[in-house]
Amino acid sequence: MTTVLLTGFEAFAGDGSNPSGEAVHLVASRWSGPELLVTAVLPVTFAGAPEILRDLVDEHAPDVVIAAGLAGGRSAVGIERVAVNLVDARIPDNDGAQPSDERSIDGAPDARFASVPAKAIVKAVTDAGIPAELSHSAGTFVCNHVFFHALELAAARPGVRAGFVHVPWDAEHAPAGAASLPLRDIATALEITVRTTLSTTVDLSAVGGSLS
Ligand code: PCA
Repeated sequence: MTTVLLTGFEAFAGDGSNPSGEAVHLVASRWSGPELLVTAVLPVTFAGAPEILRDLVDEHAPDVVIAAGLAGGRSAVGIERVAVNLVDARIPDNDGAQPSDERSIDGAPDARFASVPAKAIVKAVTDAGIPAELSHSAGTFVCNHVFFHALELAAARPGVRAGFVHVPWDAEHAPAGAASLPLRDIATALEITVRTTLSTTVDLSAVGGSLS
């Protein structure tokens, strides 16, 4: 059976919640199959998150791995295209660790590209009336670290595809003045990401990119 692993993150940086974790729960609660959906909420730790991800991949042998995290301040859902093999933490993770100028994985390539159809996903989410954009940087914190690990895991397993989605704040928990989307829209965007990945093997050839 086709299996999808969808992960979000727990709260971090002193926040009370993380919309990525909440949205993943929502997607799980309304998933109708026929594919098997496995969901998990990862800790925001450089040491723990990749280990848990690897265990989940080993246990469930997913065909598709989609990880999601919060990018507070963004107003659109960001479909990430590039993971860099670099850790440079602006703030401590939930273990209190703040590594800088390190590799995510020693000996691995400097960067890897998402193997999900990023442009087709942007179009499908946008077509559903939810703001979405192609993103060329997932940062250098735990999200990028997990994204890079997911792409390394996928690269070692023939046919497995992996991607990462950065989501804005949800309207209920956004700090004053921060851009946000309703949580149900964030969940719908994640569901569309999964569905579009399952139904699309060759990405759209569309104009994309960004200057900043
Ligand atoms: N966002 C952080 C880590 C966890 C999360 O949800 C990031 O963008 O790296």
